[in-house]
Amino acid sequence: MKVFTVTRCLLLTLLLVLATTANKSKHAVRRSAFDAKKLVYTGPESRVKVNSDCSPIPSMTALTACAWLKANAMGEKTTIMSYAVAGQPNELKFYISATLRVYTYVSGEWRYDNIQSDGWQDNEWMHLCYGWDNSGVLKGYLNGVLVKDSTGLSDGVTVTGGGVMYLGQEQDTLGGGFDNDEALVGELTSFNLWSRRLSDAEIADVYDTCSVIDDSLMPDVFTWDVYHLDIEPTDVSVEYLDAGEPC
Ligand SMILES: [Ca+2]
Repeated sequence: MKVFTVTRCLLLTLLLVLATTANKSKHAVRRSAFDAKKLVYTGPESRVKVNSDCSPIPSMTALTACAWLKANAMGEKTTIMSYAVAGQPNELKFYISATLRVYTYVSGEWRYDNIQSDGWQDNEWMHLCYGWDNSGVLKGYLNGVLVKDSTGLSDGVTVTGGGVMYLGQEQDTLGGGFDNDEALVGELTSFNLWSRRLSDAEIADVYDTCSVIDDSLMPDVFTWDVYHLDIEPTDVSVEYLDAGEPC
């Protein structure tokens, strides 16, 4: 099984590189068969896990996480991503709430920000990012615009690698402890994760082009690819993006 998994990862990565090399056009890359897909969460019983063989999560002293999201029936917690390690289920966490807040966790410490934006509507695509580095800087972005700029979060910390990452579900224990009230109901695409904090201008570029745009911005930890996800399709399906989605 291990050999099969590694082979699958290598094959998919090779195909992705070939597709990317074949056409350097921004939109052709973004619209390749490998990433022009979204996850549609119709209910809370979904299990979408980042495959740790294809995309192992390294130890990190900085990071940027971005995703396109279309939520509905937003509860107090609508989880975008949770990353747990042994002894710390909240090693990384990123979720939004019905009160228009964005919450970010790094190694158990957390911040939230009230985002009162006219652009924040149920059932409309929005682009969310947060960037952190262990000087304590935390920045949050909505639709490419800086909306949160703070300091003192998890100063000097190294995020532990080798853990378990879920998209659209929040873990209370390593790989488990899911709560239906904290799941995403809606749609998610272009989740990407870098092991550095992107600049404001780079975040704006990622937003403007809907995704990664060139090699210098290529996410090194997780590049959106549904084939690198382990999906239990109880309440979730993989669908092609419609024309004009997510932007
Ligand atoms: Ca929970």
